[in-house]
Amino acid sequence: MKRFILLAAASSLSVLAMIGPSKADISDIEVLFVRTDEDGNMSLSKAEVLKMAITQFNLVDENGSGALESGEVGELSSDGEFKDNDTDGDGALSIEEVVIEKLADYDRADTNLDGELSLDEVKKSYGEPKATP
Ligand SMILES: [Ca+2]
Ligand SMILES: [Ca+2]
Ligand SMILES: [Ca+2]
Ligand SMILES: [Ca+2]
Repeated sequence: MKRFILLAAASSLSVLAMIGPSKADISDIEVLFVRTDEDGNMSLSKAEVLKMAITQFNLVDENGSGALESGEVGELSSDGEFKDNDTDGDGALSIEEVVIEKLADYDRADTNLDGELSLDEVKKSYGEPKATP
């Protein structure tokens, strides 16, 4: 299952924490959600998600090449998600590849098909939180 990995890649949140539900903390998802929800209506529009994705992309693209190379994403470059998102297999993620992936993530996460992502939908897209013992 794909996740909003790049959305969080350049944030203060741990990159690794955002890769999988086993490592993700639900409160981190809430922080990310609020940051992305620019108009504060507790719902993420496609425009908000893409804007955040592009902002994060530019932050991660330190050398301004318009692509995220392995040196810029660190450990993520060896992650299956990175290779999966790298559709042309050149070892870097272009903005087009990121946007295509974001839109696919978005559609997958929008389970009630209303064109907006609620916090519940975002949480579910990361996987259900583990039951606390
Ligand atoms: Ca919103
Ligand atoms: Ca770059
Ligand atoms: Ca590529
Ligand atoms: Ca929805």
